[in-house]
Amino acid sequence: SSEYKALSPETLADRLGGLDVMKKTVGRNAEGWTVREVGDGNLNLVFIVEGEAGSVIVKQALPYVRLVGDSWPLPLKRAFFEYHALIRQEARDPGSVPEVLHFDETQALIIMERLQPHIILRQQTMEGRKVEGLGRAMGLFAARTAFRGSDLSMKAGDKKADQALFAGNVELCDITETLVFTDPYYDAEMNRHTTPQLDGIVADLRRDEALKVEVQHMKRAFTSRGETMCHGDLHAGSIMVTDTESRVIDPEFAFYGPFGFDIGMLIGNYLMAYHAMPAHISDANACGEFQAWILEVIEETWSVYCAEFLRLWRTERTGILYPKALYEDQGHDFASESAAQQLLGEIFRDLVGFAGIEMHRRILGLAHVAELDTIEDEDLKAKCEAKCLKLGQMLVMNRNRLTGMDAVLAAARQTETG
Ligand code: SR1
Ligand code: MG
Repeated sequence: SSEYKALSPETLADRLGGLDVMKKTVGRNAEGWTVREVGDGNLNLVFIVEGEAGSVIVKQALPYVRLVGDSWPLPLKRAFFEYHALIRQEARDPGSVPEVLHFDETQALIIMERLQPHIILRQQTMEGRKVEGLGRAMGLFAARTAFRGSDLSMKAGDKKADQALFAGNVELCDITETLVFTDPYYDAEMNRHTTPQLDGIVADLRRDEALKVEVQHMKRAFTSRGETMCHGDLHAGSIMVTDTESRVIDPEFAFYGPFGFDIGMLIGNYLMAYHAMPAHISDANACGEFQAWILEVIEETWSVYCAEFLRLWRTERTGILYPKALYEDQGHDFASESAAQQLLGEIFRDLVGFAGIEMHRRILGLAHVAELDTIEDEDLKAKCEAKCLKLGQMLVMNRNRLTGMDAVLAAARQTETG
């Protein structure tokens, strides 16, 4: 039937067995397929389907928020935005995302390449396992998607049309506007701050008017500065890794927003992992060494981002912004180099603010992170969370003063050692 119906492990083979793409990639004998529902995210169904020819991922949106239940309806059209974001990300940073094999808008489902033996980045780091090349891969992904999805690169009409298309992702943006930028800073109904030892710190933070003003400035940037197509939810659960490879998944929150949004959310997640690490690696030396690696990843992500953004600026700048003609008639392109540096400075200040806010909402809001939530020792959990809240506040308040990523990392080290 053409009406939407949620799949189940029992019905999937019957419903998708006739698709050519499934016959080819999984196998013709649908009755022999193994189907497992493995979704551990907050919103969707995710199935691994295995057969004699291979395996795929089938991701299907539910008409509500999985984390909360059907009391919170959420439109199926998010699968449409995820599909459109995936194909754009593939074009802008080839090989960075799973290959899309099939999209069915009515059923809100995407059949895609199964990344194997990849696991979620959080899981990898919580086990104390590094990922070679993580900083480089994510710096390239963030820079290429930012640059190539913007007025620096796209034709003005294409960019405006694309921006109009993604403007329809209203409900997912509303989740971010509410859960990230608003709820954590007051006693909102959906908040889930679960560590009583933090009550005093949380009350102080919510009384901090200057902080809330800054957060509202960042929220305004999120809602009104449509600079590029952002992934929209780039955290350590949206990256799948092996020991040597990193791929990005789950761009259903895609929207046109500030250049610094994705990389800022990502760095906020790395900083939370940094402060949570003593709970996951008991040996102090091994823990310190792993924490140092996380900071190196942050440093590399940002330096690769800057280098790649500059390379694209010099070689691919064809959009309406900072046109070469404006600078080249002076016989050199120095002016545009300084414009690029100024823009990277602005991106840096934004990313620092977004990182700090992400660190707050993952403790005070509805959606938490496993690095902190799985800590069983309540006192240790409170200690790690308090560090994240403190660093988050420092970043939001000082984003215009910090001189560079080194200063962010120095602040993290200082917060960690007290
Ligand atoms: C109700 S959705 C909660 C969170 O899950 C997603 O991964 C986003 O981060 C969102 O804020
Ligand atoms: Mg997700």
